[in-house]
Amino acid sequence: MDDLRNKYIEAIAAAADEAALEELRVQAVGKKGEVSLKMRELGKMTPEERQVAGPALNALKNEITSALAAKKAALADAALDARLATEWLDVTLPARNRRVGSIHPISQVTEEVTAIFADMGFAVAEGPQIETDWYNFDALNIPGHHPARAEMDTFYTHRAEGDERPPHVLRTHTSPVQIRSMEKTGAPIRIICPGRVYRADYDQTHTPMFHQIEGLALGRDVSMANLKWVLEEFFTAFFGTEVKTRFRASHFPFTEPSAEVDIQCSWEGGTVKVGEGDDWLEVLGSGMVHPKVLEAGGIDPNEYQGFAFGIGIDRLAMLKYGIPDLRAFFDSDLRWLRHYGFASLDQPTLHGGLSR
Ligand code: 2NL
Repeated sequence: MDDLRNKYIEAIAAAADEAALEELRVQAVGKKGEVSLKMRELGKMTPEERQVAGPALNALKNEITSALAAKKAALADAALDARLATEWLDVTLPARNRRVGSIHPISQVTEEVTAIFADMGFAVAEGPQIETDWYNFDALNIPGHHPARAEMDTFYTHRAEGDERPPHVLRTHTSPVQIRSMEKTGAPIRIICPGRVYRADYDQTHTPMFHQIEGLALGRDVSMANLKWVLEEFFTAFFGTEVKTRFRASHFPFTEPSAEVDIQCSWEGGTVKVGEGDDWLEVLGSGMVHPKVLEAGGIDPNEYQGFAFGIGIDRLAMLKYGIPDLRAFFDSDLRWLRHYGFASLDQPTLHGGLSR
């Protein structure tokens, strides 16, 4: 019995893994294991022999079973130690740089303008950038022969050979959004429509894609006086200082009467400052919505009237934040974006101040 004991205790101590341990368990104390076979022989013994051999065999079985369990635990500990040794992590290392993006000045200014007009009860409306020529031109009182169509440098989409339908256009202004809104909700209405617009023009002061915000307010007695107040309120809030405005008679096919709006500025050392000096800067077109345009939007011009205006966001951003070159807006130059961009958690609100 001592031989049996030594043989298994040594083998268990030397076992390399759990599979070897299992094999030893089967060999020693399994159903047909050596210890189990010996126990079966107890029946052939005399009672005296059995009284000695029985407890000894039981003790041996227990010893082997606990040796197996102890070795199994030791192997598991060793395996865990080995894993911990290879999978360690130095949590004191400095973290990787996180690349923080920034808000483009055009997005920033769009949010600022939206916040100011929202405060005056204007909702935001959006629409497609690819339009039918009806929404972009006809509905705005710009018929096919009208010189404004040619002047607009419109981008036309392609039609298949033999398809005689007029091609779609890239919208040249966001006015079609306002026509769609009139159709959808009728009057009264107060909306602004920010978005991308397209004209085939590229030089120092023009890019083929640029940004516009148009505004529309219709009611039973909305007047030019309301337009003037809204715009003055807007410029003062946007530039954070009292800004004088000058309304000059003008002409647009979609408004009657029409006015171009200049804001007070100074030119010193080649830079313009808004809200001081006695020069004027043209920034906006506006007027009372033409009756034909109201009709195109499904609104009865004998019941409703109101004003509309259009303003370039890109130029507004350049003016407010002293950005000299328009074309750099769309170069995606990271150094430019970091320099002129805004923190993403610093969005404009009227109560929190519109910008840094
Ligand atoms: C400009 C001229 C303007 C409008 C846009 C408009 C829209 C509808 C009806 C009537 Cl649906 N008018 N928009 C009106 C006047 C001027 O923009 O030179 N913007 C920079």
